[in-house]
Amino acid sequence: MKLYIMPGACSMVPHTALEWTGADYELEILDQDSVKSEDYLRINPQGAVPAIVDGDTIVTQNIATQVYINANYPEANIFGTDTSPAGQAKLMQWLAFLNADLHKAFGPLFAAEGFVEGDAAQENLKKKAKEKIVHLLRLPNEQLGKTDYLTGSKTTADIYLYAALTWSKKFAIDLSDYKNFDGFIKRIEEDAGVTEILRQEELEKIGSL
Ligand SMILES: N[C@@H](CCC(=O)N[C@@H](CS)C(=O)NCC(=O)O)C(=O)O
Repeated sequence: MKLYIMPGACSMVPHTALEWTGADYELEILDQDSVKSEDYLRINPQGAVPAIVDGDTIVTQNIATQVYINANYPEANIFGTDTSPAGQAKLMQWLAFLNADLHKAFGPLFAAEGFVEGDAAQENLKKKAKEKIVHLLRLPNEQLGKTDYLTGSKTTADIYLYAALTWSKKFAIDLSDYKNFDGFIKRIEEDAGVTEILRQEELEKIGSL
């Protein structure tokens, strides 16, 4: 199985999942140019990571890559130890929130020029995006006041949240009202799989917000 990633991107979620499986896998590290190259567009016409190539199988879209890893390595419990219908639905609820709502809200911060023209409009859009991100992050912060991880055990949803928190720090989003994230970041950065993927992606641990 080969995983395509960009350092620090949302691809750190399936990357960590593969580390958790303990299986051998190949890693292809892309950059802003190679993610739009003709060769890679044949794998993912959207020009985005993550993607998995496994023989004739190509999987794109973050959650789908996780589903594929989970189906191949169910014993790794990347979707948590509560495999009941309710437990798996709760996990999917968090993944959908993280992928479709929270991740999406960062779009203007990474590339405001793709949304509006002009410096003033772009600055305003970035401000609005930050407000939306702060609003959305109240939900995981509340949950982490009750449990160490988003669901009953550590899952890929926690790694997706961790990725979003690293982006929040990069864009200097003020999350000082949210008291539960620093302990969560510490727990996640103690994970052996996370430690390994950060090494492979040549990223520093952030420690706190
Ligand atoms: N909906 C897609 C979003 C993937 C996505 O936005 N990937 C970003 C990195 S986090 C990317 O590859 N961006 C490259 C670009 O847009 O140039 C998914 O879930 O996989």
